[in-house]
Parts: sequence; structure tokens; C-alpha cells
Amino acid sequence: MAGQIQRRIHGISISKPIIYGNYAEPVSEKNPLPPNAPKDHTHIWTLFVKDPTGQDLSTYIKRVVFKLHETYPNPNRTVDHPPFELRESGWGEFEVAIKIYFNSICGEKSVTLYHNLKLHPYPPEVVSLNAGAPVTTKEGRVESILYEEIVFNEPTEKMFRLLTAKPGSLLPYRSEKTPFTKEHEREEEDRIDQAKELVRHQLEKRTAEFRELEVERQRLMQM
Ligand code: SLL
Repeated sequence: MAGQIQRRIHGISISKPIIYGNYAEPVSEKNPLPPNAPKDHTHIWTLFVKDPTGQDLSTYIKRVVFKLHETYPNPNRTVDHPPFELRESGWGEFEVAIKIYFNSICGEKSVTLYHNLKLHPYPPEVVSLNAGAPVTTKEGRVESILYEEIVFNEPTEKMFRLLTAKPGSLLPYRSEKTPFTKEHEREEEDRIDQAKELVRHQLEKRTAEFRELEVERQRLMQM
């Protein structure tokens, strides 16, 4: 109802995984440009926001706006339903702002992610050093994909029901972590103290043995 304040659940955070990025393929006979595309475009690419497990993002996402480079006509491209994808062509790489709007029952502000649209792969030796490094797949297409978790703190009750319909979204409640960590620390300290005590005991025993041997050696020397 209009004006009704949505109740929130305190002390709870819900995390939703997403992947986002782009695919790109060089223009070729098999992968031709659309008839209306400028002739200097060399690649056809797709920008996307997806759920990594294949779930339907429209449960909580209402709209995705891909803000392209200003060389594109109408650079703000809105996608109002899944799949949240945009297929285009171009000649250059640039940074895309991906603005995600949530369903109104979420009571959440939009979130903006940034992605460097990639058309060319990185050299293999640097791929593991770069999150989202563009790589060439077996099919010969370039992929640059990033992983992110959208965290909803103190979600509305409706949102909570929506997002937890599938398992695996609830994050541990923050304050529970503290006693666990302290206890853990104390146990570790106890273990270290016990080990020190053992070493000290062994050292004393050995020193006593050496002292006895020394006394014995001296006695034998005097004979
Ligand atoms: C730069 N990275 O910094 C480049 C910009 C722009 C890419 C790349 C198509 C535009 C059109 C296109 O690929 N733009 O359709 O004219 O300068």
C-alpha cells in the first residue's frame, strides 16, 4: 500500500551472488555485422548480468541499465527483463557502468558495478593475476567475467521471504562471530603454552643428563 513503511528484519544480511561481464567475437562470415551497424565495427559483443547458478535474477532485479561509451548513440541502454543482456557491435574497449535496480518490494537503492568491456584476450601468463582477465574460450570467443556478491543488510520481510526461498543466501549474524573467534584464540594460546611447557621440561631433563655424564667423565679421567 502506498506510504506503508516496510518492516525490516534486524541483525540479518542476505548475500546474492552474481556474475557480470562480456563476451566478444570478431566479425567474420559466420559472425556478420547487423545490416545497420557501422562498417568499421570489428567485434560483436554481449554485456550481461547473470546468476552464477542459473537462477532467475528477476526475483529481485527489476532493471539493468548499461551505460556505454559516448561514441554510441543512446549510450544508456535499459533492459527491463531477463536475460539482462545487451548485444552490440564496436571497434574499441571501454568501461561500462552497469546500474542494477531492485524490485520495489526490496526497499533497496540501485547498485552500480563497473566493467571494462574487453574484445582482446590477455597473454596467458598474466591471466591468473587479473580478476576478470579476458580469455579465449575453446569456441574462439573472448570472455571477461567478474563475480560479485550483493549484500542486503536488514532486508524487508517480503524481500527476506523472496531471497531465502532457495537455500544458501543467509550470512552468519555478525555478533556471533566474536565469541567464536575469542574462544578459538584462547584455545590456540593454551596449545602454545602446553607446547612451551613440554619443551622446557625436555630441556631440563637433557641438561640434567649432560651434567651426570660430565660428572662421570671427570671421575673416569681421574682414575
Ligand atoms: C578510447 N577506448 O578510450 C576507446 C574508446 C570506444 C568504442 C572506445 C563504437 C562506437 C561507434 C565503439 O566501439 N566505441 O559506433 O562509433 O578512446
